[in-house]
Amino acid sequence: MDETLPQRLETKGIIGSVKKALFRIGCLLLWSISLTADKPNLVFILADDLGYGDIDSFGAPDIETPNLDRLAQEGMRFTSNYSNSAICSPTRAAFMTGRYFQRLGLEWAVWYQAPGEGLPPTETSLASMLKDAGYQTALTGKWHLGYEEGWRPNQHGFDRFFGCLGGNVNYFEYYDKTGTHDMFLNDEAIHPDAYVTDLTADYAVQFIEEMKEEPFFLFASFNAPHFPFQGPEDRESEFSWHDGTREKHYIPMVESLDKAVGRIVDKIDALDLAENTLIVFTSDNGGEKLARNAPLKGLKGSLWEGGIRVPAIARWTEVISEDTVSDIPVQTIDWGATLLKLAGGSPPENRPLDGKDLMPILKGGQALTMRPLFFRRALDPHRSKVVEKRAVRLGKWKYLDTPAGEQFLFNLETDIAEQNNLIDSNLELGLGMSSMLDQWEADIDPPLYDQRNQALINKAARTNSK
Ligand SMILES: [Ca+2]
Repeated sequence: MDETLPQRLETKGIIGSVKKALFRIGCLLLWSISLTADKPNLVFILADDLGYGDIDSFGAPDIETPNLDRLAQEGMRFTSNYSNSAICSPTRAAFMTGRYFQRLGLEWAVWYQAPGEGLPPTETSLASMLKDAGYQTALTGKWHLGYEEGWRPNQHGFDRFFGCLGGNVNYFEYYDKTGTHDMFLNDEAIHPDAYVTDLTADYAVQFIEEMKEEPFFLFASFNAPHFPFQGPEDRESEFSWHDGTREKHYIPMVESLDKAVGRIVDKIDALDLAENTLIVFTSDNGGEKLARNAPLKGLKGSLWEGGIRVPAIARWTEVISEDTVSDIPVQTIDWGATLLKLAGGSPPENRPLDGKDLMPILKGGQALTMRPLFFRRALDPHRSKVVEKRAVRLGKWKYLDTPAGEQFLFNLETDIAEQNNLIDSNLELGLGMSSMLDQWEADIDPPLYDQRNQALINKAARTNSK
């Protein structure tokens, strides 16, 4: 008996297996669609060492930041936003894990080309968690969480990486303070020919353009205005790692950062993605010597407000009301937690988040349950001048102490500049906050990974080889 082709295939069980295969593909497609449906795009823009009062909408009288101000006008400003650390790498580790960075034993800025320092391969980064939740991921700009194989951005969940691995780079010639070339496209050393801030925006814009159909996570991690103080017109100027003036160098750096942020926001708007994209802008620590941290006391590196309170702006046109302000104290780890929650992702079971989801605030100024925010500056294996300090912010109060027995208590609501130490008249409150810090330290110590020991071994090896 003649069989039609379909019958023959049916007889041989081929159609059955094709149907099963199609069914499986269909399920896979549905699963992948449900994984990505309605997920917002997530754009986290980090400035490096930008001070609290360094942009117009946070009070800068001498810097023009129309793009950041527009972002603030279209979204929410956070006036009590804290970087988890007063220096670079630890804040980045906090963002990438949604956890206190002290748990990783990384309490200093990763040293040049140092192995064994940064975000250990044993940790699951935010980028990896977002990737698992169906996101395309890219880092443009500064990493500063490890040089070693296994510790780099592409190995921590970023599909794409353009930028530098270390903490500082010449803005035109792309070498770090040790003279080592530090500019990469994924694993490949590259030698482009433009100002680093502009390049960082170029790659961000290109990524968004390519990702317009998929949920994406873009971490745009600008080097500016971290030293060397080179503005976009300083290619031919005499080069120095640390010298410069606010007027000649620093202000052009911040203004070009503002333009770069504007290009990213404009691309999102031009592709009609604004309603489905959360954009967060903040800084990794307080401003350095050329910055304006006013009205706060202290600079980068200290646990005075000027070292850790930094601007933050969030825009999501569909969700956040325009031109709103929140003074609720929040930290970098909360932004990591918020992004992960929005993506529907979750951390490994043995790495619960310390950060809190900020959506209740973003959706309508709702307060979170009052909670303490903890800070600690520990001894640095690479820098001998660091003084240990710890601090906690609880509501309007801030308590700070040192191993030498100094104690400070400030009411930040009436004394944002930390001028009046109220510890003597509020000893009981101070003791209570001190014991909160003790309990926190008992929880975070010892670290999961002993980077400090590794750093000291490396340092001894470097000294011996000299
Ligand atoms: Ca920094």
